[in-house]
Amino acid sequence: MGDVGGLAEAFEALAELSEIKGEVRFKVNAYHRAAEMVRSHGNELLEIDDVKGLRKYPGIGEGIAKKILEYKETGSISKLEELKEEVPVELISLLQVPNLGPKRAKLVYDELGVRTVDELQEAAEEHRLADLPGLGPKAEQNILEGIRQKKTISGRLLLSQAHHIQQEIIELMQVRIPGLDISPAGSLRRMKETIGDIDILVSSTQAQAVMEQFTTLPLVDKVLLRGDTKSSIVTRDGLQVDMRVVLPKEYGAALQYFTGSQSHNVRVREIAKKDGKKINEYGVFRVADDRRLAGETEEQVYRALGMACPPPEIRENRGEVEAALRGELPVLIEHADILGDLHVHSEASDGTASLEELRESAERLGYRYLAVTDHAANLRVAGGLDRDRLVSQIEAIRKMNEAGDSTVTLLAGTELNIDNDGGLDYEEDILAMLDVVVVSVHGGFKQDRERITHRIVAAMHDPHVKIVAHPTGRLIGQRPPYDLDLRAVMREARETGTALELNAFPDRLDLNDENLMEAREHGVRIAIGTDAHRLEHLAFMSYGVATARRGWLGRGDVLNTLHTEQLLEWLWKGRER
Ligand code: DGT
Ligand code: CA
Ligand code: CA
Ligand code: ZN
Repeated sequence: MGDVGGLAEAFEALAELSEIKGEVRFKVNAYHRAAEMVRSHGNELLEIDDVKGLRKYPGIGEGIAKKILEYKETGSISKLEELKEEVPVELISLLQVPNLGPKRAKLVYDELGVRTVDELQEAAEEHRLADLPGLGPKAEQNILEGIRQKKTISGRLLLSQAHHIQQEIIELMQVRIPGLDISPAGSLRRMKETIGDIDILVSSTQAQAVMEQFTTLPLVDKVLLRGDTKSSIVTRDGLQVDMRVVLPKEYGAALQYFTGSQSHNVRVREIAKKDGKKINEYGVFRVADDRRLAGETEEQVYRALGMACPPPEIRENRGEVEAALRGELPVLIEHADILGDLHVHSEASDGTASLEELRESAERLGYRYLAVTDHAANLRVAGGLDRDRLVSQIEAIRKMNEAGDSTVTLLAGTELNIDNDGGLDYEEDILAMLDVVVVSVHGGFKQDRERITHRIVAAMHDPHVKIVAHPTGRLIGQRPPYDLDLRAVMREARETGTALELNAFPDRLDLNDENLMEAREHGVRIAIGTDAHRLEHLAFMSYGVATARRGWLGRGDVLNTLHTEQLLEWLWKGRER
């Protein structure tokens, strides 16, 4: 029973509820550490059947070990269920607000009688939080931002989650109706980072049969609407899926309409109107005599308006309509252009795969190189490598490459933590041995704009540092970006020849699409890395490529489209090899 994510969450909840109950600090911390451990080693832990085996892991004592076994057997932890009974449910819901924390949640609950997130927002907007002991205007502002951040994603799924469900639906429909002409539409086709609902379009003359199959799929929890050509269902994960069936001669027009975005469509309709034409989900028509000009394919629809067909990812009314009218759409990067992954963790730090496994996976993906970038020792939560272990990893990598029996070159790298003053983890002599030095911020998120910008800029001035990973630090739906002067970072990146990362991990996608458009204008190189901690994570590259496309990036903007030799040249520029 029980999965890793659920177990980690259970320990986090235990930590928070114990803190509210006023448990001693070490106990609260032990739960936090246990959650951390589960996140990094969960699958291993869930395979162990006895307390003794579990206790071999750092931070796991007898109490935690028993709870892991209990969760494994029953899918829950009785201690947590007890705490949930004792702590008021309203208080538990307040714990979901980012930047609030259990202590303050209890404080606003007790002192201000705040019971809901909306009440908390009201209190913060009326500056009633700032006067509470231990809180101030800054904390109040953070809490307010936390609430707003949460609200912008609430009810939406990450692209990766929605993408899986959509794939499953499309595949099942094609099994049920062989040869079915079916396509994603809406925000999923545009590969937006979060998805409100899934839109799917079908071209068929047998609408009834399609609706019948769709509304009886095994993943359907509820049918919201069952029409002749449109149905809406809710999946077991609580996600709404709309499916529409249109005639083949209208398929292109419907795809265009339902792909959106809405603001793109508004702009396209303006263009049509100026030209004496009308566009809707059935086709493009000449207003004067209602003559039908296009509808079967999207290309024809756009062409009828004098435009080239913009790739779905950039249909956000950010200049693509004008570019399409001029016939100057950007040539976007494609997945096949990617020749390797530049941010990957192995079992040496908090990943699970060996160097050999990583190399095999890279071969299967058709890559030419893969950078192993484990954490350094001072990032303790992540089981980082000390100097000696890093040196032996470098040696192991060199040896594997020299054997010459693989199409993939492993690059020796590291992900260094930028400390609170901009310092890095290793000595210069060891950085000089590495092919790829990636740096990133893992703490001090609340520092002010000047300080945090300075930290990153200082790190970029080190000639060994070549990539700044997840530059803004945001976690979609969980943590806003830290206060960073991204423009200053981009200028400095350009000056120092440092690449900024597009981290492809689904809840990061950092830099985001808008940041990337700006980076491109600044002439900054972008390195797409998955930050894989398990072999399956290497596949996140596709979300990275999609986001790069949304940021208008072409092949030439992206570092890991370079061939091995060119890449190595770039990585070793300005330092001795
Ligand atoms: P979402 O679901 O919030 O992630 O975002 P979308 O873009 O998928 O939005 P959705 O599902 O409401 O509608 C799908 C597309 O259909 C949308 O991108 C554009 C088109 N559409 C829907 N309603 C309207 C509308 O009232 N006017 C126009 N022009 N287009 C619409
Ligand atoms: Ca949608
Ligand atoms: Ca929809
Ligand atoms: Zn990483």
